[in-house]
Amino acid sequence: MAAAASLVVACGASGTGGASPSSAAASGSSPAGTATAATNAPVPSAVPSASGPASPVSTSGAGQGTSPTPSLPIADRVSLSLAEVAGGFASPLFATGDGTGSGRLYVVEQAGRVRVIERDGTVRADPFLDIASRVAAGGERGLLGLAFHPRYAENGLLYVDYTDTAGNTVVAELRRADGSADRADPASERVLLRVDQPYANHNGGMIDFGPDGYLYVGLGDGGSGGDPENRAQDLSTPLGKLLRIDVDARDPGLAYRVPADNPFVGRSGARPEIWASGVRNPWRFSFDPTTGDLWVGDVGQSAWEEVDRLTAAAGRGRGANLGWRLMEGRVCYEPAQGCPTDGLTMPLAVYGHDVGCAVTGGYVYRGRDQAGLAGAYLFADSCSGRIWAVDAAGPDVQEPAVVAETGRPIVSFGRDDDGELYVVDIGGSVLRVVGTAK
Ligand SMILES: [Ca+2]
Repeated sequence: MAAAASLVVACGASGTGGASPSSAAASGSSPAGTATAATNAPVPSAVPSASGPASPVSTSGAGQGTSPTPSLPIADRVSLSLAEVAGGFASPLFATGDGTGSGRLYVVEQAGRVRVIERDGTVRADPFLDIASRVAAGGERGLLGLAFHPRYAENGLLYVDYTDTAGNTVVAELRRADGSADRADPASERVLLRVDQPYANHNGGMIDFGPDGYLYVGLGDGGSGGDPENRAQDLSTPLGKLLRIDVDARDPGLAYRVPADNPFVGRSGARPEIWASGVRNPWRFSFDPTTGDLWVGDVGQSAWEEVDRLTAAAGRGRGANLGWRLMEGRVCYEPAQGCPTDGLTMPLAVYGHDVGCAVTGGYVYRGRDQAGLAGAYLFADSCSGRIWAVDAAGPDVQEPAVVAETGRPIVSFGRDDDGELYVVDIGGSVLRVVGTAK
């Protein structure tokens, strides 16, 4: 049972002009039921143009009214449960290994600290990183993402995504402290990107290295509700996009290099860092280490949450338009009817706000300990705590299978160096995902 729900991922209930009470519960003080009710209410007031949550008029031929594919058999053969690894964290938002085989899990705390769980489950008393003085935390703001360089063991470089004290997004490089694997040096910060945020919500926050060695950055549409300035479809702004940058080199005037094969390099009026467009708030995304596919959980506005699979075989989303704000999930949003769908990448899976409020993208399980989960992509809803699975190798349109009802405010999944998966409960716990054969 959730001890405290502090929703950081925007739901459609987000009001205009900043963190609304329903999405600004980062203090961890509001009871789960309150947050859930507030954010899961059927479209309160801040949705100017949605057709409403109960009118899924499909325009894609793969609408919610149909049954696209049979449910994943995993739900019939595996019972998924969670086992607490460690608790007592302050609004944890993410967990990850460092890629060195250290067995450590690094836990991101919203206020601007990174704590370490050692292999034996003990939590180090001193934080690995503390940049709280640079971070504005609360609601959907804070230290939101962490990624270790693929060659971290050798170069000691790591990357963070946070909201600075002016309310803007910063992606920065930091360095492990000299002579210590237990601490990153805050003074080593090298800012790569600073992106103005017009509203307090939809900051994105996920960063991770792809199998190509480039850093992918998720940025929300800038916030408010309904993407009022239509930024996600505007290639001149990084908002509402997935970016792809090379942190190992620098172009003139930049703190990074733009990979030459980014899709909009050389296009007039387009930001060359853009990898894919049309996302609302890609709060969590991940790469499948086996296939290289990019999986995105894109938080919806008022009715539909979605999961997108951008396959390596089809370019891993290179130049893809994921549809927002033309569409929310598989349904027209703006315009509410007859939206143009040509060239849009449709979600692999959706669920409605009748069973949740904000999707938390997860991972494809490729570890060893939970054989029953092999090849399943797990994701969750941050209000209901429900966890679903889809088949990572399955069709392009799938009906997600419910594999657990946790009741926890799951704000993230995490993956360790062995490929084992974790759930991050913003109430303070990191829990291991366990799949037991039925
Ligand atoms: Ca979409």
